[in-house]
Amino acid sequence: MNSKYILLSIALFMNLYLAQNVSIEKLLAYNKWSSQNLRTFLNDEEKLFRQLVFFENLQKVQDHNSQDNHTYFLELNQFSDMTQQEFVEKVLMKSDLVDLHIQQTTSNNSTSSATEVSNSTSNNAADNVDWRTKGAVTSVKNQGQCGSCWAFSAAGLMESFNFIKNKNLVNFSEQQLVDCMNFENGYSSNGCNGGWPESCLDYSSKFGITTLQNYPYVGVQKKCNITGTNNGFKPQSWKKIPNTSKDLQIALNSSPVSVLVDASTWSHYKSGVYNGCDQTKIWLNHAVLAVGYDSVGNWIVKNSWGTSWGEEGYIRISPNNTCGILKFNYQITA
Ligand SMILES: *[C@@H]1O[C@H](CO)[C@@H](O)[C@H](O)[C@H]1NC(C)=O
Ligand SMILES: *[C@@H]1O[C@H](CO)[C@@H](O)[C@H](O)[C@H]1NC(C)=O
Ligand SMILES: *[C@@H]1O[C@H](CO)[C@@H](O)[C@H](O)[C@H]1NC(C)=O
Ligand SMILES: *[C@@H]1O[C@H](CO)[C@@H](O)[C@H](O)[C@H]1NC(C)=O
Ligand SMILES: *[C@@H]1O[C@H](CO)[C@@H](O)[C@H](O)[C@H]1NC(C)=O
Ligand SMILES: *[C@@H]1O[C@H](CO)[C@@H](O)[C@H](O)[C@H]1NC(C)=O
Ligand SMILES: *[C@@H]1O[C@H](CO)[C@@H](O)[C@H](O)[C@H]1NC(C)=O
Ligand SMILES: *[C@@H]1O[C@H](CO)[C@@H](O)[C@H](O)[C@H]1NC(C)=O
Ligand SMILES: CC(=O)N[C@H]1CO[C@H](CO)[C@@H](O)[C@@H]1O
Repeated sequence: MNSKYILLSIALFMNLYLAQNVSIEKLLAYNKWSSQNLRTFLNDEEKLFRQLVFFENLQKVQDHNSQDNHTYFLELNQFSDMTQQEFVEKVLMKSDLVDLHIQQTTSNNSTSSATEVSNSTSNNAADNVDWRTKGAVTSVKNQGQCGSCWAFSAAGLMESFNFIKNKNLVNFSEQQLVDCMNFENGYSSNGCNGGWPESCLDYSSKFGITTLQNYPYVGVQKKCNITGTNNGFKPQSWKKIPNTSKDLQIALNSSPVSVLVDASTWSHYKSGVYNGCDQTKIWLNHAVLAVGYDSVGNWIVKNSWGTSWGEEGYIRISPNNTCGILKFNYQITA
């Protein structure tokens, strides 16, 4: 954490602090929260700053939940002492890098875009799909303070495909992807600073992905501890899903799908159908796993922020392209 940034933020917050009417209830809420979310601080200034940020977030959560015109609720959680900007910077991927990656992938493949023909006229989508009910989805994980969402999205995709194909539900190793998809191997993923789910499929198809048990998650990038090219499950082929709702639904009838989303506003989601993204400014910055949709078309999505976030670690997202969910998605086909 950059201490200059903190000092600047404190200066900006001081006026707010003086004007703020901090009630006993808010102080009690902070004490309760901080006993559940242990933090260490650089100094007293940071401690004060974090407390002020918490009060701001508490107010936001309370205001939202007291309005009866919303389809979803918010709650305090592990992100409640982060500003919106810090959340975007520390937890999510850099959206400009994601954008560049998408542009390159799209242009590199512009001649072979026949692989991405929309199937929106096909009617082969069930009324609703939920791969959790079929036992095809592993438990919700927590990526911690590491921008490794891409590895969790890809591992989840492979776990579910492996179950559907081989009837065996096994946790795969996100840490292997974080450690081993480095420049030496020819991959452009950046460990805890972001990466690409479809590159994970390419990597795994060559080296195999081992189990979580063999290669546990530590949440920082370390030296790759894998040798050889026979380390476990190997996807054989995968495809990009065209960007219509119908195409994503059809794809979800076969298996879960790795999806990129704009999660800038997701930090305090608790439950309900989420429609809080600013649809005029979609910046893809988070990778997750779509595991189904309900009969009104809400997407059911597995996140990697632990089970105390959202609906036991899941979020339901309103239909169509909410939060950019249709824009850049992959599925394993064999
Ligand atoms: C502070 O809150 C109390 C109780 O909610 C209220 O009566 C009082 O007017 C508030 N003071 C300011 C300065 O907003
Ligand atoms: C809900 O109502 C509040 C005012 O009570 C308003 O500011 C807000 O824009 C409304 N939100 C939606 C989604 O309609
Ligand atoms: C696309 O092609 C360019 C130039 O050949 C290369 O630098 C870039 O890494 C490629 N991007 C992807 C995503 O394959
Ligand atoms: C379209 O869907 C049909 C039926 O699900 C399938 O047989 C066909 O391969 C799909 N076509 C494409 C281009 O994905
Ligand atoms: C996957 O790992 C979690 C711990 O992260 C464990 O609780 C769960 O039982 C494992 N699932 C399988 C299918 O092994
Ligand atoms: C690498 O993996 C081997 C075998 O799984 C294990 O014994 C060893 O401790 C690991 N090394 C590191 C640095 O994690
Ligand atoms: C969907 O993809 C097509 C090309 O396949 C593109 O022209 C269009 O702009 C995309 N729409 C959105 C909303 O991204
Ligand atoms: C989703 O899009 C379809 C067609 O583009 C439209 O008919 C429908 O109303 C949209 N649904 C929502 C919830 O926005
Ligand atoms: C150059 C490039 O990125 N080509 C990719 C195009 O898409 C296929 C899959 O659809 C990849 O296998 C290629 O690597």
